[in-house]
Amino acid sequence: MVPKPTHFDALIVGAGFGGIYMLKRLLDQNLSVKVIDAASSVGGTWYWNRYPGAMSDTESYIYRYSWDKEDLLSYDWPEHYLKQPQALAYLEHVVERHNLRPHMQFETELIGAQYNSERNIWEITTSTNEIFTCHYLVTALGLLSKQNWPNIPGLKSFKGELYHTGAWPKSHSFSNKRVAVIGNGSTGVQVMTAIAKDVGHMTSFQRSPQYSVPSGDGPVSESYRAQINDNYDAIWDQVRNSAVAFGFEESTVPAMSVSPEERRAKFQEAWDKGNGFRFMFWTFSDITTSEEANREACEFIKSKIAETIKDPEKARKLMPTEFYARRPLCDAGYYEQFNRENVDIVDLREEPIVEVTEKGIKTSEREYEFDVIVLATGFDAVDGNYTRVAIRGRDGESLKDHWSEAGPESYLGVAVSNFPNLLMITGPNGPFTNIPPTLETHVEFISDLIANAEKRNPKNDGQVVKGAVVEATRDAEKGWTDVCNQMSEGSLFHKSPSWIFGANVPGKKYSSLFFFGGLKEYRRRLKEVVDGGYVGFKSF
Ligand code: NA7
Repeated sequence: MVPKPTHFDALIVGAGFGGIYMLKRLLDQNLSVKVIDAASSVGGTWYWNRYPGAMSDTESYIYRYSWDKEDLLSYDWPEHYLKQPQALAYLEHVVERHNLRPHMQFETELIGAQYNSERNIWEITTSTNEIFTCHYLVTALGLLSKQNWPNIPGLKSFKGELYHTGAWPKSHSFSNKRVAVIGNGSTGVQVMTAIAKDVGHMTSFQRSPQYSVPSGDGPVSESYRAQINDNYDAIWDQVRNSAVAFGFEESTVPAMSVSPEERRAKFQEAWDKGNGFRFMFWTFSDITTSEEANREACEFIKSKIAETIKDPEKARKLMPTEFYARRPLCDAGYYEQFNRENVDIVDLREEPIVEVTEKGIKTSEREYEFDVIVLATGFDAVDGNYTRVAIRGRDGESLKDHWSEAGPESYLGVAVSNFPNLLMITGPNGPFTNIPPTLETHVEFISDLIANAEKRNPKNDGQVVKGAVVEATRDAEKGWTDVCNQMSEGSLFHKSPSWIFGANVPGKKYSSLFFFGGLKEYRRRLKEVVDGGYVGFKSF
């Protein structure tokens, strides 16, 4: 028997940072709202990524919501960076504090969504065999949730323990075990740094050596906390009016405009303060745009790697050769781990993996035996979260079809033409900036857009739900995609093969997945859209 659909004004998919705030905003607008999530509880990224060492690279004082002032001033953050359990506890706390859990349904995965143009509703099917209908479908899927499993022959034949960091088990024990880690992006660096001291033996299987900068973590003093509390309004104002939104002023000084001594002193200062984003954007203005400036940053970090690693062979393998232009990495003593006797590294450029066997990993040179293989191989980022489920707009067109030729396109990272009332929090071509303030920006824009649409187009509830149609025009979508493409072309990120352009997933089109203009500029453009009466959206 086909179950009777349950109708909501809005259905939100995802109970992470974005979905939680979206729920709060829409409930405050007196809409009926439901959140569904495949997980057993709230947290999104912080629910799934429970691997050892998982932590935020954004300082704790801005890795939170800005809109609950009382909570902002009182909720604890003992260290400069939140570890996964703390980030998860914070989100759980917000959900309890604002009594949001009754509106959430867990262990419920979105299977399909179809727009019904006659009634102007979305029809949703789920893993629980329920059918929901909703007027607005809001996706809060995160940027990085669809795991990227490497296509290595024999992976499934491995008889030991096999884990992807993005779906970590609730408990594990690695003591005395031989552990392989494939992947050394920000996740691999965090997990290796955390487990090296606890395992019998660890081998890093590394394809591309990376630049990593110390995070500068440590306990927060009472005076630091007091200083932050005294300045929160100004802090958020600065964050929203900066480029990367990490709580520091980006430099306006080109690297080559100062003497070599001054340059090194600035790099050293950033190194001592910690944080890869600070190192990349606070030191000089052109690290990500000028090859010459970038090379200077590379040389500085390479000198630190050489100083740290005692074994010259390990140091050689860990020495990066590309531009410093991927998502900047931060660590809590990554390179130091390679001075341990129980830690080795295999350079996959010299000896590629041939297959995974029952016992371990076979490279072109030899077979290595392991008890555990950890896949820190990342995610099919941004659009991968959307194309894995069948989301169909007008005439049954799926998002996958819509994006098949030109790559993922959107208007403002929020809306897609031909997909009315589908609103994405950090969809493709949203800003490449610190996540929490970006999510807030999107949630506020989307909820205001819905409030405006509701005011103009009252709907009939019950059997016929017509009401507002919020839909980006094709021209607006195309124009925004062009802007994102043009902006990324000037960046060295464009020349470095990473998930930011979809390069990490074999067969995925190399395309811009982000707006590289910074949060301040992004917010300015959103304001222009709103002030112009929601320019680029039909029926406004
Ligand atoms: P990343 O940054 O995409 O890193 C994945 C790593 O896995 C990277 O070192 C890859 O090497 C490596 N990889 C991927 N596939 C393979 C295969 N088939 N063989 C060997 N090595 C492979 O993912 P993370 O999870 O670290 O970080 C993603 C974001 O999540 C991060 O920016 C944070 O914001 C949170 P490659 O460099 O492609 O040669």
